[in-house]
Amino acid sequence: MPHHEPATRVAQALLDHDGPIAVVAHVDPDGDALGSVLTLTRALRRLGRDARAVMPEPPRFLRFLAEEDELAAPVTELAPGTLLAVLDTELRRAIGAPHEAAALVVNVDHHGTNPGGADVLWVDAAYASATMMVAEVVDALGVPWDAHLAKPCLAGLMTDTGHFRFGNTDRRALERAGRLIDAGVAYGELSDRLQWRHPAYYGLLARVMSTVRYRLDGRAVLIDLTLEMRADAAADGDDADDFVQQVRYAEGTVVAAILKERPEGVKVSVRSRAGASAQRICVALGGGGHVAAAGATLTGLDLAAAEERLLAAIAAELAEVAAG
Ligand SMILES: [Mn+2]
Repeated sequence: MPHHEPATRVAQALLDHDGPIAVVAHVDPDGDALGSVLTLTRALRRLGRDARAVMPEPPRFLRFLAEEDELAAPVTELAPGTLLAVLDTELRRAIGAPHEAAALVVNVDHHGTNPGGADVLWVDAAYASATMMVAEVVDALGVPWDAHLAKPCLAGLMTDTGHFRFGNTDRRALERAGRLIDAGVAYGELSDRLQWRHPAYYGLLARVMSTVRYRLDGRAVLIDLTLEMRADAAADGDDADDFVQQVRYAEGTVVAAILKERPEGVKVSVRSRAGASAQRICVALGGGGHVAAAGATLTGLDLAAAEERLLAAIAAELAEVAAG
């Protein structure tokens, strides 16, 4: 396949580097974060490079993607001469290793809100997943694909497109998926496995769904995940994005959001359609993300105060859209 110029530039920076390489992604790792980190780390290790995947523990439904001991715990210091590869996020939100201590920082991301700052930067919001960008880097590195390499890569593409249902699913995403399947990934098995949830998850889902409410004349749908619900459910390690996924298709709504109570405040995950931008809503709240899916953390607020802030931001966005 033809290499996009930026992928070649990233691959060259990795090939030119002699020393250790640490590969990291964002806080609260998702399928794309884990998939990107595993794919690039495995490809670099195939080339004999001293590469390590550094990541906090991913949600339990994704853990099958990593080998035993394949993920190293986050570190506060880096060995001298370490190249840090930051994937699927901007430097500020990266977790695993301090980018200030790296000899060189490479950043590959598909979030349009990425402000840059890396030595070698490739940001392109037109990609459905960061793993698609990493796949182009792997091609540029010249590492041949096999199932072990392709599986986490396809998993990231599947999770970031909602198994090819979201509006970011395009021909390029489907073609990349086809090539990854050609590399030996059993699609049906992977799809099935990615959707396994802890038995306690379904009870938690019922409690979260009992909070569903419509605001702003039915244009917004909100749900809560409280600390108490979390404490009661053994399913805590599962993916809370699943919940907002359940309500985002409520007819007549333009914005769906979950308010997740955390010890430090409230994390909101927002989804949008019909010209409304979850990204603008979340940027207004100090967060970031994609146009159709974004998030923000409202530090120091309780659920009621966070809801008020969120609804004000949604109302402002809806007014903006209405004004055309
Ligand atoms: Mn992503």
